[in-house]
Amino acid sequence: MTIRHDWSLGEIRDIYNSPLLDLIFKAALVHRENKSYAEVQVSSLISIKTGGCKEDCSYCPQAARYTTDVEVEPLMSLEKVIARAETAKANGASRLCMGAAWREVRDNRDFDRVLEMVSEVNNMGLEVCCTLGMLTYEQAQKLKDAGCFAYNHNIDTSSDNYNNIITTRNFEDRLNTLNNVRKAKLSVCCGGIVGLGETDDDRIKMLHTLSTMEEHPDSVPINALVAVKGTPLENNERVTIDVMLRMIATARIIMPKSVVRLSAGRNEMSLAEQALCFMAGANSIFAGEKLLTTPNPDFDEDMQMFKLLGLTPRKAFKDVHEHQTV
Ligand code: SAM
Ligand code: DTB
Ligand code: SF4
Repeated sequence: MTIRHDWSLGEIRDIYNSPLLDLIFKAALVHRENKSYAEVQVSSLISIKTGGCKEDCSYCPQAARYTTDVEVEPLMSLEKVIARAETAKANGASRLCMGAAWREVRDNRDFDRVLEMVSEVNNMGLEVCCTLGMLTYEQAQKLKDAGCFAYNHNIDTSSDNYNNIITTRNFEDRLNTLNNVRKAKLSVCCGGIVGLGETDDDRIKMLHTLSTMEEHPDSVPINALVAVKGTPLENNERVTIDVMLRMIATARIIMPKSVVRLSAGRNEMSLAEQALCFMAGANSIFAGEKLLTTPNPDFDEDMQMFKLLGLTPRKAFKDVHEHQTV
């Protein structure tokens, strides 16, 4: 399978706009070249620091400037994180993603505590992912040294649409952090959101940015906006399923080796809609009854879905040769 980094906007536009069933079929063919196509990577999310964020991301219920029902919570204790990680592991998750409502990481005691959490959870045999906002290269290295496996940092939308959604940091800031993450040899998790009010062209441009990176992100989360009361996007209409399918299928075709994650928005999707997403090449989900602050299907429901569809959860560190506990 050839991996291309030179996709043109026109090529991606043609793929994205092809008749929906042709697109799904083509993506399914690409996906089936991967011998593990029926394995789904299961990540569980914990919000280790919730709300009170000073950024203005207009989709986010954790931004301090919007009045939402999210309660501000300081950094979670190590014990609580371990307990949550144990539950996630027992329920079949292979990756634990710890999210903090920070603009960026600061070199302080809170970061030291996060490093401790990373190392404890890694020692439990789970792949650790963090999403803590902007990072310097040194901070990325510290995470790596503590046993962090992946870092999630989304570009969220196209560079053209970025300033309509967020003004407190820019697209370049995001790309810089992603470079630091890659340089520190962390697995890169980077995708975006649909349903922000963007056009199809913004979606295509976002996929173009991801698929023309020097290395494709190892995982690409495709989130459907969860419209939360009190945020500027509270009245946005839910994206229709064809948009999710086009995003997933196009990502699968242009980034054939990446894990494509059917991320936020599953709670509002039927089993049949999710099945189409797996057919279109999605091979990862967030599982557990909560994403960061919003509801998600519970583990049992997802395991029943897997059984029905003939899918299995992927084991932690599969195909990784050098995993070490620290
Ligand atoms: N504060 C850090 C940051 O922004 O990088 C990490 C956590 S942040 C909540 C992680 C990602 O979650 C965002 O980049 C965005 O893509 C996604 N997200 C946040 N709120 C969402 C929502 N309401 N619906 C869908 N995705 C959302
Ligand atoms: C990602 O792409 N989606 C996750 C994770 N990375 C951090 C977050 C989704 C958040 C949905 C809104 C919430 O629950 O607060
Ligand atoms: Fe803060 Fe992240 Fe939410 Fe933006 S997405 S407001 S940076 S927690």
